[in-house]
Amino acid sequence: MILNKEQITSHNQNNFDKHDQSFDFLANNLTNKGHDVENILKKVGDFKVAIPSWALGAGGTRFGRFSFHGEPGTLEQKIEDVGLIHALTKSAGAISLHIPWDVPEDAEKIKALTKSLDLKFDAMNSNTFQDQPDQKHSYKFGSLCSTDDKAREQAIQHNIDVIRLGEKLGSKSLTVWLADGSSFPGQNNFQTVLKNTQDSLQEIYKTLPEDWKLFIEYKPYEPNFYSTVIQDWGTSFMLANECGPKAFTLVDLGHHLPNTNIEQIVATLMMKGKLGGFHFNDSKYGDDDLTVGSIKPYSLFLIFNELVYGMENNPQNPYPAWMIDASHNIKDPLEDLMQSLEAIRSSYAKALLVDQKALREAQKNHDVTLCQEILQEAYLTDVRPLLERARVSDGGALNPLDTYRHLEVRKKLVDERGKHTMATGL
Ligand code: LRH
Ligand code: MN
Ligand code: MN
Repeated sequence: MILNKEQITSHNQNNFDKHDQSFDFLANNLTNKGHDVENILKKVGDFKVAIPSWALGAGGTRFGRFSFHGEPGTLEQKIEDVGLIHALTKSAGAISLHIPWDVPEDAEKIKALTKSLDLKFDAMNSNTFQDQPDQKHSYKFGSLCSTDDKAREQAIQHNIDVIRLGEKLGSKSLTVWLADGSSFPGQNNFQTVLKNTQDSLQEIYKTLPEDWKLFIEYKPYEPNFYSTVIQDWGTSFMLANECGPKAFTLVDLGHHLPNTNIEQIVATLMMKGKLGGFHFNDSKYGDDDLTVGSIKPYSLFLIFNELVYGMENNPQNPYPAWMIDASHNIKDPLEDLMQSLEAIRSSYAKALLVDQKALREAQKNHDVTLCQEILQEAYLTDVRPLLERARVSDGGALNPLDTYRHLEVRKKLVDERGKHTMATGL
């Protein structure tokens, strides 16, 4: 199913009066406070976040999956779903593939479809955390870290194959996340598995095209529960440095132990020019992959505050690759992704409102109370009219969720694809 622009713009007409009123009120307030509203609108409108191919079906837990009817059954349908989200929100812009969950049969055809929906291919994700049916050597005891040469070589080759496929699609980066680790003390020699991982990543890095980046994702635990080889940002940072200038750390918000100060990690990595990519989600306990901003919106704002600071002050850091990495069991996945996109843009817009000059001054004067007030002033601003304006200026929906429901998109997808569909992957 493909939405045309007229369907979206005609539904917008019903809500323009309300929007204009609230936008004018906010724009006046912000202008009076010295903000450049046009500039903020441009930045918000330019902020695009990739959708992963594995988020378009209802995800699940290891205890089960429940279909959300009309799920995409093919890669083409997944791309169409991202096209729907992008047409409504104008804030997606790219799809990120997980290989081998979503291997295109015909790369050229897939590329053309993606282009027709105004989408690009973001980072390619390799998968050596599961065995595939036709695979010779098992990853049960590790992949890039494995002490079994054959398993390690196979995992290296898989990553190289993913890069080659990505080249055909026009992607420019590879994200590596490893489940490698141990579940019991004594199972692994920590130094051996770390050294093997470093050597393997260097092998992969050597095959990276000139204009590509390698993103190294970290995570403290799960599926291994005693140790994970790339457990934290420090290990990822070290490995990226060992690989070279095209290798970077990737921060996934769910990949931290409870109460970790993620915004400080962001600041450190950006200062060192090594924050390459970002996976957005939210969590209460661990890697819960919940809708962005649904649990800790203030933390997300503080993270964006550092991202904005870094983007403005750290030219040594490349523009990060943004992706949503969230999926779960009960909501319509498309509605859920639109909520995540909205939460991301909202936090970004609020962070753009932080009066950086006043904050520096207050920090210099050790006026701790004022520092907090300055951050909260931005955080408590209702930026929704700004997001609406950025979206409609781009041809999107004033209210994507409302439009999606009004146009009965899910019902049409069920009519088209059937009720009992289950997305592939995961
Ligand atoms: C691991 C992870 C990683 C995978 C994705 C499916 O928890 O965050 O990014 O590729 O989930
Ligand atoms: Mn991730
Ligand atoms: Mn994760």
